[in-house]
Amino acid sequence: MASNLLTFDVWTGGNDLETEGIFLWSDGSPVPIKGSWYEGDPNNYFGGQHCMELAEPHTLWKDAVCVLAALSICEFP
Ligand SMILES: [Ca+2]
Repeated sequence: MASNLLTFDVWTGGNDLETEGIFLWSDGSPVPIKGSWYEGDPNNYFGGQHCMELAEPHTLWKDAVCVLAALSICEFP
């Protein structure tokens, strides 16, 4: 990954759009409940955070508002 990309939060594809508090990856598989969340996240701050990002320094997850413009990561075979 280019070093300049490290200054941005990154979408992981995980979300709880279907059921609040139950995060699924974009393929429908469950995100581990304990996982690697920042302390206090997911917190659905102001009731509008349903998408999961890898936030700086890119080692922990946060839930955030889905409409934020950010880079994305994906898995491929
Ligand atoms: Ca949050």
